[in-house]
Amino acid sequence: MTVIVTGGAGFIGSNFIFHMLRTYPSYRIICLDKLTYAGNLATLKDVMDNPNFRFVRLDICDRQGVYRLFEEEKPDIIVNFAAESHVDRSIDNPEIFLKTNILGTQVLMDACRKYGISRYHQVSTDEVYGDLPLDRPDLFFTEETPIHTSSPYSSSKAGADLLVMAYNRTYGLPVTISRCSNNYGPYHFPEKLIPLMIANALADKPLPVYGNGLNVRDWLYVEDHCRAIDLIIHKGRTGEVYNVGGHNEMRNIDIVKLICQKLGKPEDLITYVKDRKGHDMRYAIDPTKIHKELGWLPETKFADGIQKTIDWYLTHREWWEEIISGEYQNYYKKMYEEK
Ligand code: NAD
Ligand code: TDX
Repeated sequence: MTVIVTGGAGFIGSNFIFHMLRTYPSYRIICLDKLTYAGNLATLKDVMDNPNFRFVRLDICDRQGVYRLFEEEKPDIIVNFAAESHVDRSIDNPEIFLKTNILGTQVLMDACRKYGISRYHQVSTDEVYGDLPLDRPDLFFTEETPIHTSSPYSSSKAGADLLVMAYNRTYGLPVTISRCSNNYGPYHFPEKLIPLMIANALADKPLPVYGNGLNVRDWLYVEDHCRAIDLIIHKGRTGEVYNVGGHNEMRNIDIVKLICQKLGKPEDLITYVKDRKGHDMRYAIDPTKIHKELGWLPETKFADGIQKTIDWYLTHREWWEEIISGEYQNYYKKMYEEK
């Protein structure tokens, strides 16, 4: 089997590559990544010499380049993680989100049609369902929940999902889609909530909580997401959407307080800042379908996963300190100085 993993130099894609190389020693895994600000070759250094692994620097919107790679490698499976993934950046500048997340998906699927594959898998998000109210804890997102997006990011992911289903219906492309809740774990880029709070707390810097901090996210350890995608590409039914989440809802403020407590830092580092525009209140996934059909269940409890994650950031300081010492400084100033 030859598997192309796009966006494999990012957070979830890299964890998925490690998972696949570990689980299927006979598979050939090709990472296709543009190496945007969010992609990092240092993340892949331990697998670079693996004879079953190849890294190719490429933009998924580069049709010629993508076709050339398909011709060379004749892949069986494509797993598309490549995306602009940060909601705040999409609010600041939506255009690249539409290009990469929608048009890039189209190029990949056109290549799949041209060269033939056994599966195209689109890694999507629970954010395509919009948000749920805080006073209705009985409500969850199922695969039948209507698409109802809030941000340019989630709209671009929803646009891609619709196109994926259209390629299935119109051209018979064998596709699957997974819609997962918030991931956390090693190699999470430090612009996102958990790694940002760990890095700031360690530097005794203010911990910027948006709005009142009561927004709820449903957190899943990244390895559990990787196992879900592995199951879907091997056993999932084509033309189907699978929701992935572990019923682990937490308020942002409680996560930040927990990080303070684990790192022995005072809660008075917490600073309430201006809210995100259009900020979704609550995400909560109903994972019944993937559990019943594919037997998937999360394995890592949040208490263990957050401890492992904090330990990883403590023992891999060079990885994230390198990131936050560069261009990230300008990003941080721009995004947080008016908040
Ligand atoms: P990330 O931002 O950490 O990584 C994205 C990767 O894609 C980077 O390596 C980047 O270089 C690459 N990339 C971006 N544009 C590209 C392009 N045009 N061509 C080729 N490569 C490109 O993102 P992540 O958090 O790992 O998310 C991966 C996928 O999972 C995304 O599709 C995202 O929408 C989805 N997702 C993320 C979460 C989460 O909690 N992080 C949850 C659900 C779904
Ligand atoms: O500094 C911050 N302060 C803060 O209060 C940041 C960066 C975030 N937040 C809040 C906003 C959200 O309510 O924390 C919550 C989580 O924020 P993010 O880490 O930016 O994630 P979110 O917006 O929930 O989106 C994530 O999950 C779904 C991923 O980035 C998406 O790619 C994925 O689709």
